[in-house]
Amino acid sequence: MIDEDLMRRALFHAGRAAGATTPNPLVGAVVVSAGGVIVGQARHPRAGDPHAEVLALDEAGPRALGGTLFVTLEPCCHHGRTPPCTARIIESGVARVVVAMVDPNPIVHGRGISELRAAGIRVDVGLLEAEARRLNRPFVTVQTLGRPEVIIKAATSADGRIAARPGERTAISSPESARRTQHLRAMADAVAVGAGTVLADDPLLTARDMVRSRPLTRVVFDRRLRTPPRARLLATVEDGPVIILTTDQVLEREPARARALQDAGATVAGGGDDIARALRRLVAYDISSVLVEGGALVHRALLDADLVDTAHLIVAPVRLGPGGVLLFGTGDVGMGGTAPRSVERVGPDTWMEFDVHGNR
Ligand code: AOF
Ligand code: ZN
Repeated sequence: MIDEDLMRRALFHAGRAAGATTPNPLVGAVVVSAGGVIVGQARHPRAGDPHAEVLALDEAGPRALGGTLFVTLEPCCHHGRTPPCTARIIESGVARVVVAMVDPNPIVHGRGISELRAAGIRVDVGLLEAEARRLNRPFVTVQTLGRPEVIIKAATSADGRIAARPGERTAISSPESARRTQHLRAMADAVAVGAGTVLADDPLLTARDMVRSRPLTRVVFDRRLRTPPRARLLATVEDGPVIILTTDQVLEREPARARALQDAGATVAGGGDDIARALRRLVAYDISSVLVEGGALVHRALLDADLVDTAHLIVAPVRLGPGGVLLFGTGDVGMGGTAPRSVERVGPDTWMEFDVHGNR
């Protein structure tokens, strides 16, 4: 029970750096002395900065001797941007290490734990593992599937429509929901839409009124390179990079169009023939989580390819009638019959969050 409280504390510290560590994981650590006093606690602040274990042990100093280290991710044993944490832990003299989850990074993956055990340290693995995995869903997804975590968000009318007519922008959800969407954007590494949404809505896709530790990248899935260089998205490149993903063939066939978009400040990349490949391309741009806001075709393609990890569905108490565009092309608000993880009222809207894949 006390162990669990201390791991919860380590998870709390890890979460304090949410949104700031990509491509690195969120990691928190707590050091307890042999006498049972918390003598060090830290989070990993940002990629390239020292790891959480090292910062917590630095704070503890000699008081770590004979004590216990609680850490939300298996300590690393490799030389990356920073030296291996295992060496630092062994040197600290702690008697025991409690780890929430094994590091999915193939260069660590159990070797950190073995090294500590080989040095005579007792290592317990798996305390609050589900919470730790959930916290690091972006990192775990990149490490195990080679693509970012995919979060979709869609606002629909009570009769399952996302717009009054095709190609038309329809305001559906409330200002309260709009604010909450800003928060979702602020937590993600990137926000993405299909080119059809850029043409229909000309959205800005910025995280307004939110504090972010990194600029928000905007992504357009644009197989046919239809994004206009005058799109509002490109008028705000100083707020965050814009990446337009198209196919190699279109890049070859339409170099002038690609050039015009680049001149407008966008990064234009090929290799986006299908949505799965387009997503994988994003990892190279340090994107471990992407909030896909539409349109219906992009959402449908992601759902059909089983690429959605989390879905946010906002149902507004309005009806758009039979001429409206159906949510996901089907109007099915139920996400295939699975129960939502949470249901909340946001202003007049009902906000549902679905764990489409749960914790991997
Ligand atoms: C972190 N923070 O607190 C821990 C990590 O390039 P490096 O040296 O920062 O190494 C990054 C890897 O280290 C990361 O992919 C993960 O496997 C491991 N553990 N990383 O950023 C930390 N403990
Ligand atoms: Zn480390």
